Amino acid sequence: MKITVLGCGAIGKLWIAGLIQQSHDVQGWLRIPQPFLDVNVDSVNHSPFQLRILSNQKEWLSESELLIVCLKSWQVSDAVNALIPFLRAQCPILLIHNGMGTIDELAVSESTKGRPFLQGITTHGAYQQGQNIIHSAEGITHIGPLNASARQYSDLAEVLHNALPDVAWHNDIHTISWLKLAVNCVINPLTVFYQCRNGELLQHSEHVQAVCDEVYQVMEREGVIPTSQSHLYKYILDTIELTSNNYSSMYQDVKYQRHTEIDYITGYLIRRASAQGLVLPENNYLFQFIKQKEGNYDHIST
Ligand code: KPL
Repeated sequence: MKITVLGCGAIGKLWIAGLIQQSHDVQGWLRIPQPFLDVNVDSVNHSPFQLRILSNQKEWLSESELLIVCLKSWQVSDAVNALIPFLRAQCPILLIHNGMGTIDELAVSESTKGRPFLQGITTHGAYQQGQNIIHSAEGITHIGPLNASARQYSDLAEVLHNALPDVAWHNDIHTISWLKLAVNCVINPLTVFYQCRNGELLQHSEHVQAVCDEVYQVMEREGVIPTSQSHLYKYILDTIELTSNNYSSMYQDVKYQRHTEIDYITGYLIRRASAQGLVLPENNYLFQFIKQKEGNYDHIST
């Protein structure tokens, strides 16, 4: 397949390396255009992948049969809108990011009407070390349709699974997105609040539970109830344990004075809560807390 990967950070490069090894034709797309991109990935079993590939080729973009978007949630709608005029109408667009709400922003634009959008939620761990991407933990990527025109693309799950296993297709990706949102609403701002790794949140279980209970109320009103309130809490505790050594992405964003994804995590939750007539004191406090942290940066990194 001919594929463009928009956003060539750690996760974007994992996809590029995996897809090229399956003989797909893949180019990268960078915010600051450049004709080539070096992809150096150390896999979990330490075998290295190194290749210089083309990037930012308009003709390639217009021939692409899949656009994979691996950007931070706040970058997605502007970046995708800029590429839409060059894409074929039937080119599926897979959005892989934390948080929710980007599809609502994209749906506002006339040019996105009827375009097939898919959501991807991944648990792969990867980070940049010098020029290399270290694939630190294998995981699973859940994908599914964000609109009716994307429902016919379930075959993509197999293509993607062969490149970077595991990949699972879900007709109802909305519920999975909400579960991941719940995890991110609890873990991400609280690790900034307590200045800690994910695992240390187990020492603040009352606070974890209070934030989690508010998320559950919103999920209930939204009609997304995959589980009971106590199961959601247990699911979040299990995720804290599984990722106990991690510094959450928001912790790292604040540490390096980068724009966080709070507007698409807690911000999205609060917007849905107010549409449902709910007030969320714990989450409101954490939202303001992170906004204040961002406001205190002496500069903003990208
Ligand atoms: O998604 C994550 C993040 O850090 O953004 C979790 C699951 C909390 C893992 O750190």
